[in-house]
Amino acid sequence: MKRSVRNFIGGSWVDSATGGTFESVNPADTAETVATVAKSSCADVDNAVNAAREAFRRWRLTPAPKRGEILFSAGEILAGRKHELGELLTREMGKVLPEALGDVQEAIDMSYYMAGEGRRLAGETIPSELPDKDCKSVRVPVGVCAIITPWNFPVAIPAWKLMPALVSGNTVVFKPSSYTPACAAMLVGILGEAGLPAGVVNFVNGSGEETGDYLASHDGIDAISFTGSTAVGLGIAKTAAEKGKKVSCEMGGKNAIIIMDDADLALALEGAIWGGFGTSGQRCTSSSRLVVHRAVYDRFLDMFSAAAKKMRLGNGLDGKTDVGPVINAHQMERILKYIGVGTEEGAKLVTGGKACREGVCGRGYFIEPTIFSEVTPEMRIAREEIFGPVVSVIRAEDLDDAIRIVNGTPYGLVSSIYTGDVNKSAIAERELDTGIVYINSSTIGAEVQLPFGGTKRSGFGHEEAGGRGGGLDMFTKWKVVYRDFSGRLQKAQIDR
Ligand code: UN1
Repeated sequence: MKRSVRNFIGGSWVDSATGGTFESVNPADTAETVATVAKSSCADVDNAVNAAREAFRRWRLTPAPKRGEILFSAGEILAGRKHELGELLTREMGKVLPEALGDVQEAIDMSYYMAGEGRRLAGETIPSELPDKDCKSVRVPVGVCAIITPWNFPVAIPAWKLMPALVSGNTVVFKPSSYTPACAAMLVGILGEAGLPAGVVNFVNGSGEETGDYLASHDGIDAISFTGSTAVGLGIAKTAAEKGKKVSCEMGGKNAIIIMDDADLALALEGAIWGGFGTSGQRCTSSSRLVVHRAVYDRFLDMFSAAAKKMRLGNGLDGKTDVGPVINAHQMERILKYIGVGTEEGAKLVTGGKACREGVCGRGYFIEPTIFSEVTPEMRIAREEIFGPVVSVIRAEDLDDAIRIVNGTPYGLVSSIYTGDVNKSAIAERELDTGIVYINSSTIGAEVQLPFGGTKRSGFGHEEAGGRGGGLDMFTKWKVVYRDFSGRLQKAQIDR
């Protein structure tokens, strides 16, 4: 069934000012149009920002526990509609159904978690250096926030940003990827059903170049939270700096798993397959590099290629499918180009390497799980984010060499080490220059109750999601209040 996705502004579903539309298409079967979507103009974004500005006055004064209760209700509605939303997600984005359900589950988790924050949002009370005076810090909302999200986690990533923004008392203009608007619309609808007042979340659709850029640079926006490519993220960070907006950019990755000679290789294999080919390699957390100790390199490579060869491509709604499609023709071309680059650079293509156009794959964007061995750290396929089912296997001499290789890219989102040696794991934990480190586990599977973000070109500005330093720090500012009840002028820092 084809859906119609309109914008949601000031509590009403509306067409775009020009009446223009675009379509979202099933990447596993391009004959299926998933939704016809409102194509926003600048006027639509202006309306959305104005509605958010208007709603901010009341929403910031709504008690935080009440705001949290609405998020809790949203979590309950999401849980009740998990399968419906998961199926839509597989149709619109392509990931296999169990992963789509996981995407929705992450949003449920974040709703409940941030609902609880409504009864915390704690500041501090600190003693004053002067008598009859007290001091405290209070979290206050930043204002109107732009939330710009990618297609690879069409429900979870919006929830990572929306829930902390809302519980903190901000209002929002949300622009999802133009490849996954129907999933985003369902999330917005659920927030409305949960009782979110009109204007608190506004929803505009369109491309990044048109709608996203205009929204990010809008003078009525106080903060921008973005997830997507490093190139776009750094552009947004620049706009934010020029205009004095608070910013969080979660960008690319070139994540690596280290496999030591003392690792449990069967366990490492499962982690490498899941991290490398889960979501068709389209996570910013995907394990696109395996850095393997030379003593186990050949053995592990054999195990890895044998397992990859067995993976079945297909429609994510089919329970037998291991690997779904990639998102669109442009990405498919880009990934195939990188596979060509790998071969030209002298890496050895061990398995995969081609688009699949046979049988169930005939009408979608499918690429075989692809492995390169004999990859050296300088090669482009070892340094640049491919965002597809392509894994580079690199040989390391020892732990120091492995850490140097992992840290030797411009990115720093996630790393992982498989080892049976507690000392090696401790050294890796300390030396790996990434925002997230896993020990004896793959690079994917970050949980909502901790901050999420990377070093170097992977992250700019505040981390997001939960925990200390996560989304609440992005979406609040500290207000410090000094109260003097001495009845006379007391001067701090002045000798008496
Ligand atoms: C992303 O790919 O942008 O850790 C987010 C994970 C997921 C989130 C990924 N929980 O892989």
